[in-house]
Amino acid sequence: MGITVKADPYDWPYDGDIDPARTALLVIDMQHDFCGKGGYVDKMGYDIGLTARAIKPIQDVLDTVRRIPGFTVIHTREGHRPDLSDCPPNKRWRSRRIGAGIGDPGPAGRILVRGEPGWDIVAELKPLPDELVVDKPGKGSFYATDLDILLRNRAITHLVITGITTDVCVHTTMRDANDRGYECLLLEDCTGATDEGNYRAAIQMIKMQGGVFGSVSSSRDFIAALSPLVSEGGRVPR
Ligand code: C5J
Repeated sequence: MGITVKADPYDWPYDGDIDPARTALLVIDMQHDFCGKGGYVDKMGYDIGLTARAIKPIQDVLDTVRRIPGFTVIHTREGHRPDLSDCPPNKRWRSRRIGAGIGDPGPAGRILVRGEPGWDIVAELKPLPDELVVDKPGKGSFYATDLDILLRNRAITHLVITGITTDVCVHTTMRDANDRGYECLLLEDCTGATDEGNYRAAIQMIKMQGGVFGSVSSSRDFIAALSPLVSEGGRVPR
């Protein structure tokens, strides 16, 4: 019997066994700008509690996969060059309409600009030196990035998806990954949105049509399923 995770609408993965060498954990945009005080989401006036609540469950999942030999971890960061030459003007215009202009100064530095404090991944989820970090200018993690070649070079076929925000960058990434043939699992407590209704709807959309974009589980069920693979000796660098 292979290792599978209890998930909805089907136990994951569809092909009946998790192979750590062919699986990656994606941690999407866990940056101060999306879940910290004075960052982009906070400046827009949303409740950062709804996004920050994903931090602890992701920490638990990271703690598990970091002790599984061969498991790949990939972090993404949304952000733009300091001269904003890679920021579509309409994206900047819309952000300014809601009082959080991309590139404008804020309490956490220039909003969504690479190298600024707000753009950094939160301290609790800081990538380890051997983990991959992908910088992206858009919402999807594949658009204008090298994510696909990183995955293909490691023969990765299965993605466990976490991060924020559920209805924007997480959904765009999961839909695109699904079209590219990756078998995807979203961990629902490891994600959050700026609007609770959108969060719930985004989860529901994944589960429709027999799992149109993949399946959905929780950090607890994922960690329990993977426990036989965890090395007792502590962290295992890939
Ligand atoms: C947004 C993201 N919501 N990381 N970005 O603008 O979801």
